[in-house]
Amino acid sequence: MALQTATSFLPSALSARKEGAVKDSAFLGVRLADGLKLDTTSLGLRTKRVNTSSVAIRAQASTVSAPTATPASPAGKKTLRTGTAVITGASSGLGLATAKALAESGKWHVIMACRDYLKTARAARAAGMPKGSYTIVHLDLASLDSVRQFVNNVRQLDMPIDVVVCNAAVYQPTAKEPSFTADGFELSVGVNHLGHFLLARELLEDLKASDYPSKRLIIVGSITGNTNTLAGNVPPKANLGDLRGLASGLNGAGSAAMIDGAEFDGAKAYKDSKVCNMLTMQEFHRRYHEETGITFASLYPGCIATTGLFREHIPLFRFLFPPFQKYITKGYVSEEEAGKRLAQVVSEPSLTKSGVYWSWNNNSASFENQLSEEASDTEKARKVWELSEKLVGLA
Ligand code: NDP
Ligand code: PMR
Repeated sequence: MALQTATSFLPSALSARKEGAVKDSAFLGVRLADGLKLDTTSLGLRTKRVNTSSVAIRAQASTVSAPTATPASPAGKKTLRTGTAVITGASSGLGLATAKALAESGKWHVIMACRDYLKTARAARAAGMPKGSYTIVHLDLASLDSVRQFVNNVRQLDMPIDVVVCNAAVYQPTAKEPSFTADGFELSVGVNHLGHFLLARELLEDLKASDYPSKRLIIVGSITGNTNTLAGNVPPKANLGDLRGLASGLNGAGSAAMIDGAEFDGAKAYKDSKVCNMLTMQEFHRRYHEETGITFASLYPGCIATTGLFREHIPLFRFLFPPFQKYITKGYVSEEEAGKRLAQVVSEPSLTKSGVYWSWNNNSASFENQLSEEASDTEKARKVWELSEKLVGLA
């Protein structure tokens, strides 16, 4: 769905990079004069007619063709060019905190892939993200068309894509009935797994084409999808079963809105989707790491009990959950700390190992964590991959 936005927001929507040569590109170089209506649906952004009399608004995007390393410094030291990281769901919570951490490092330009443009623009500004350090591009993971459109749109920005972070998610613990994506998939698995699956598959080509020294595809996982932990044993537990629901389209027909074909349970659907995220990361690693050198990784950033993820939970839960995690389980982390953790997985030279599920100990030191039996089942990973390919139209 194209996003309606006023032209006054265009400059930051299509903000220029801090570094690298900046030039106007075909559509992006269009100057808007009085009352001119520019249909920018190709970027998922549609401007409204404006009545300004003298403002010429320049929609810019940069073309960056900087090499991997510029052998510029007199000391002979090579400087890494600014990397570009796509982050889905960067309008709040972990995604926003990660975008901010990367943008503030001065080493990254962030493509904030979000369904709500205005919310994202406000959030980026409120977070104090430096102007020119980010570009907002519309992405609704609940629509495969939107995912394809997003891929076209980021390609038009003519920026390299060096890192992709699949972070967005929905959690519907109180839903009595399933809801569905535009393509008819149960929403939690549709957004958290299938939308990201198509996105990651499409952007793999762009990652391959990048000349950045450490290219990464990161899919955010969670402890609650891992039944080898206490948190993962809180009912309802993740369980993909024999994948019969996924095989039959996850569309509610024959009551198969759940991957295992069982009756709908919103909390379980979320946890199942996280298992798919972690299996998908490992399947990517097996299929593509050696050939491409891309690092595939997942992580559990800690319990960020204050984020919007719990927006659909009952008020009592939202009130008690943060102190419970802070003082009882001690699993709580702030959004800022979690953002720094994910930013490490994006850019730390020490975290280049592929096929890893990262976690952090109480001293905030990263370590390779163990996935549950189901979340590391290679046969299941292959089947989830193949069924997902069919559902998103790749096979
Ligand atoms: P938030 O709700 O704060 O962030 C979720 C993001 O996903 C939002 O930006 C939201 O956009 C976006 N989103 C939701 N639906 C769609 C859609 N259809 N298309 C595009 N974007 C969408 O939650 P968190 O920051 O907590 O969650 C981020 C990730 O962290 C998730 O993958 C979650 O599973 C994981 N995680 C979270 C933990 C926690 O304790 N919070 C623990 C472990 C993992 P909008 O702003 O428009 O709603
Ligand atoms: Mg959990 C060390 C114990 C621990 C940790 C790290 C978490 C993380 N949780 C733990 C324990 C418990 N939780 C226990 C003992 C209970 C029973 C009282 C419990 C309950 C609970 C609920 C009802 N926890 C929850 C919920 C949710 O609705 C959250 C959820 O499952 O979202 C999918 C949740 C979470 N607990 C966590 C984390 C990280 C979450 C939420 C986020 C996520 O996995 O993405």
